[in-house]
Amino acid sequence: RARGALFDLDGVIVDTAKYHYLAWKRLANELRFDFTEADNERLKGVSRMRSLDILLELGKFDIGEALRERMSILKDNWYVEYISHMTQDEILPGAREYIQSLREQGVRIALGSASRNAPLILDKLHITDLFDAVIDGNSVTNAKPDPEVFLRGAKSLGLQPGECVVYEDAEAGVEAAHRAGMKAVGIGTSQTLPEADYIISGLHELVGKSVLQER
Ligand code: B16
Ligand code: MG
Repeated sequence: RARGALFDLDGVIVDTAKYHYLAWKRLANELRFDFTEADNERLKGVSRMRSLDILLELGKFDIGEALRERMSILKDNWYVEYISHMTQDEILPGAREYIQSLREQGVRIALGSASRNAPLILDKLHITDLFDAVIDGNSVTNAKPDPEVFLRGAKSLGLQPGECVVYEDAEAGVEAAHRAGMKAVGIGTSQTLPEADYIISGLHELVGKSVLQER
């Protein structure tokens, strides 16, 4: 029986991808090239600096380290401005209810996100209290698909990796879960997440079910 549940943030609990998109698009437009929603798909679950590299590659920009740093700060400032207007209504359907029900069954809960803005987002959504541990981009050195974020999550919960289940919307996150020795529930489709152990379209599908049934 799973004793711990580790949740990715963007794409699982909230759709922050749309704000990342607005901020990256703004940066691209400042640099005089376009950045589409389809391009944005490539940035989901990817770290901030890696996202910038993908963007600059699309725009055929080759820039030095100092400028790269400044661009990532510019994008982050815009992004933080967008998400600072977020409200509780933006929690994805079923997310709060499902996590709450797991808590009531005694399952320990951790966040495992690549975002350095995760604490701010949890605060805006008023769900910080749902988590026994928060592991995010501030505490992790190796980005997904490296298993570090989930291994740290299990450790913070005082559990073995094999006792934990991961909820992820990105392929790199599913791979990270497997490399950590955990099962992965994929939020998406069998086309987008072929490696996931179980596929759902969103956490609303699991409300009323136990984590047991997913294994
Ligand atoms: P930040 P997740 C990820 O969140 C996003 O999916 C990804 O698009 C973003 O680049 C990354 O966080 C870093 O975010 O710039 O706020 O530190 O899916 O791991 O919760
Ligand atoms: Mg995600």
